[in-house]
Amino acid sequence: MKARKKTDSGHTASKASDLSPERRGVIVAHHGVAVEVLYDGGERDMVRVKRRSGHVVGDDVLVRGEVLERLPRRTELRRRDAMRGVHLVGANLDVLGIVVAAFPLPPAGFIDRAVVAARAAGLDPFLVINKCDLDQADNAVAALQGIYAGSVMVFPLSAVTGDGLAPLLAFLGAGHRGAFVGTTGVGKSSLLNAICPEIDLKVGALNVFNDRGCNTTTVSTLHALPDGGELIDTPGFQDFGLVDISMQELAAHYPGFEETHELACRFRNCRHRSEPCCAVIDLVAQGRISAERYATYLEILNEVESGELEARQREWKK
Ligand SMILES: Nc1nc2c(ncn2[C@@H]2O[C@H](COP(=O)(O)OP(=O)(O)OP(=O)(O)O)[C@@H](O)[C@H]2O)c(=O)[nH]1
Ligand SMILES: [Mg+2]
Repeated sequence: MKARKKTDSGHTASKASDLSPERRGVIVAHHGVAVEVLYDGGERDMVRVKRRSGHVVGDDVLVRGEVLERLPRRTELRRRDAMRGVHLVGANLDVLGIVVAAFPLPPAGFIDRAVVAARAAGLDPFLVINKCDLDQADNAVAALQGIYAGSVMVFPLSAVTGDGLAPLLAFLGAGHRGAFVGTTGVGKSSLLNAICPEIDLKVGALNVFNDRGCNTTTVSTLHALPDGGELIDTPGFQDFGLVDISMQELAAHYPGFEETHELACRFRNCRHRSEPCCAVIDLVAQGRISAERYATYLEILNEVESGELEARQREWKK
């Protein structure tokens, strides 16, 4: 009987695999119990992994036979769903494309949470406003530009007509690895198809009652772009809950608070909620931060504080 050994990916592999050459690659798709690896030489292969192996698209790996070893990550982006479950969005990303449609608009706070999560993970977030061919687009673009243009790069475009795609291609062509995230139906897969027609990702119809999507993409996939750069298409999701973000990180990364970074609050650990001599509250009073933007900050602050409390309780139980 052949000797068997336990591998990093949790499977048993025969000694024969020890003789296989070691190959380096990147995970380009994750199918639950198997991942697709693109090797440095250009060939692809499926490798079996444990269902909850913790691997994600974008992971650099070494594969020898059936044995897959994950290499350390440069960055990792996580999010929390409505049931408090934590999901990895991608590994080794440089940029995050937050895709919204000009209509219907994204859930309140979606963009803000994604920007904060990306920045806290060391990624540069940018905003893509798709479906600018729609009648309602001008107002939506003006409103979103008004809020976010001072904080992140904003790309208004249409995957259907191709208008506005060139600046995005130039940005990605600088060699970034990014992911498109957004709610279902905003056109993430359509955009990737428009950027690189050979990819030919499945695109879904919209629900006729609410113009929203129907979770067409079910697996994240990484694609090399023809003019440089790489992009991950992800399945749509509704919640970009923050994971292990401190109150200081929230205030430092919240879009629209950039002006406050140069100013000092009286208290070093000011939460910008009701503390005296708070630079943020002053800017709200002066109308330089809108009441609406501040209200969204407070809402996210409540979540962050609940998260901090949960983390402390976990520590106490240890
Ligand atoms: N009018 C218009 N429709 C678009 C545009 N881009 C995508 N769509 C439509 O939006 C619908 C959803 O597109 P998808 O590309 O499947 O959206 P998705 O974000 O990948 O959705 P999930 O995979 O479910 O997360 C399709 O019917 C597309 O034809 C656009 O620029 N303009
Ligand atoms: Mg899709």
